[in-house]
Amino acid sequence: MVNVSNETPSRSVRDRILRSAAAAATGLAAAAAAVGVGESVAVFTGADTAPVYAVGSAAIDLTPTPLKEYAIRTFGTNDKPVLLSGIYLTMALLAALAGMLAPRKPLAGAAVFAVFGGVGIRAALSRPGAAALDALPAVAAGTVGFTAMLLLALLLRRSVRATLPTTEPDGHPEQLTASTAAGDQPEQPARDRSSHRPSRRSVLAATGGTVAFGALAGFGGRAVSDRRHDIGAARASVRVPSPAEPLPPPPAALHPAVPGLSPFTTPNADFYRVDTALTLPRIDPRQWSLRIHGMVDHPLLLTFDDLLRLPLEELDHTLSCVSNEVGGPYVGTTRWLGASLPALLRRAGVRPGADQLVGRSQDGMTIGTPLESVLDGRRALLAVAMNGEALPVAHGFPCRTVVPGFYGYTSATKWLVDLDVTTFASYDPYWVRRGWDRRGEVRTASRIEVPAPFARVPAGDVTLAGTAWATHRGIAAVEVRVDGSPWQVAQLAADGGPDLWRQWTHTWSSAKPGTHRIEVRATDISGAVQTEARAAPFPAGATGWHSTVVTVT
Ligand SMILES: Nc1nc2c(c(=O)[nH]1)N[C@H]1C(S)=C(S)[C@@H](COP(=O)(O)O)O[C@H]1N2
Ligand SMILES: [Mo]
Repeated sequence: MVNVSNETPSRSVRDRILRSAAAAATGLAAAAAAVGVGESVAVFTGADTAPVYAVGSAAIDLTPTPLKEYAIRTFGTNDKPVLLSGIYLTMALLAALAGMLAPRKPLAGAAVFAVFGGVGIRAALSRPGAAALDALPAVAAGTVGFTAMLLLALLLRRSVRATLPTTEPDGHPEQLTASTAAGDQPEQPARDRSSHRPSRRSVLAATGGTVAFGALAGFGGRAVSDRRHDIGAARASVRVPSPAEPLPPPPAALHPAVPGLSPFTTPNADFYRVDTALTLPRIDPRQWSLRIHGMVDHPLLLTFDDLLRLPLEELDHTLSCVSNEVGGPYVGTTRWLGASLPALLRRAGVRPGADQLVGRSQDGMTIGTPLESVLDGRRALLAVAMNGEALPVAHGFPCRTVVPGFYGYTSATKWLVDLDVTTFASYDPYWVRRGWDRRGEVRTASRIEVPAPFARVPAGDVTLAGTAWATHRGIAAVEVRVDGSPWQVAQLAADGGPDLWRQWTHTWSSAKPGTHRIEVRATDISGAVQTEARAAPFPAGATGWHSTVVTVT
């Protein structure tokens, strides 16, 4: 046994912590190199094939519906950054552990990266429409991670042996077995350690260099990818044609001038976004085409220019998401411009027996709409513009479907590339496979926006205001009540038509100081009053009355 008493206990503890930290750092460095190389290779195969993104997209598709609902409810539009952060953190933790294992078991530590690569390959190949080449970023990432971990671990191991008379081959701290001492280690007094600093420094340099390499490859790769697939210019150069018969601007009477009430038309920048796309599909309109096929007599293939040459129609419409909670924000009103979807389907010649129209997006989303509704005379569009500008990339550029009366998940395919005329019996689209209602008709909803929840308002007459929608049926009445007193009929703003939400106001006269609860309910054109019964968004949309609590002072 070698006497190591010249090392004070606190010093040895500190050294061990430092060594563990250094080992963990080598794992993190190998992970950085792996992720970075994955991003670089993805420059050629597409940003969505970068391993972390591929794994994220696969996770989104595999997430059970209740968890997905929870994520949308809790994180809202931030659900994607939260998911990516979760993946990075999990990977960092495992990489650090791999790094700590590696000095003793280099192959085992490196194998963790082979597993990462494997998971990435599996995820990339599981994406809809994936080609074998899409696995390349994950293959490269796994290989680089494996190699970097192995090399850094061997370097670290050598430096530890060179630096300290204490290796811990089987976890006995500060005890050197005779064979190790005889084999690797000439006895080294502590004062000699400084002469081996270069070795420690070289581990540090190698680790830092690996991180720098990873960062450069990663951020560089992302930047090149973004530049290479930038379609901002292509989008800016789209000249949106005028509609055949322009609609007048929305009349001012649609919107009561109450501060705090949402605008009647939602600005594009504020329009809610809900989709499963971790990286936005970036489609060059010059390369885009739309196939209309299935149970039709004459399948069609349209280019973007073909589409723009068709007579274009405008549609003022309130789009909402089935995941919207009572009183929630996933609803917006916009003016779409696009080609008539029913006209194109008639041109293709729909065969008898077909009852479902399935839109497919470039990123593999599938959305099914009842065909008889598309053809029943409502204005259904292949939309190319929103509020007077080409569709924003996040909202489906260059083309999406819009069919009034349905939630987005059964009517509004963004990044549309394919329309399949089929049957409900033969095909379940993405959300239906996950248990959601196959029709997805919008339920009557109403919302109190003014006063804001938990607002403090002065006693006296208080203005209440909000919006209500029952898309494609239309709103006939809105009622409000305070503290469970009898319902009062609210004043409706002008009616823009059944496809639009309707704003309302009501004066709550002589409000008394204290805490009060305000409730709202709407009646649609058919005379059906919104049900009080609370239902969660899954599987067919939330129900229940929205209420808000205010303090009168
Ligand atoms: N390609 C694609 N289209 C999609 C989705 C999607 O995940 N992918 N989500 C749908 C859902 S659930 C809704 S509510 C609407 C939302 O459209 P928006 O993001 O433009 O508001 O898009 C629909 N179209
Ligand atoms: Mo949705």
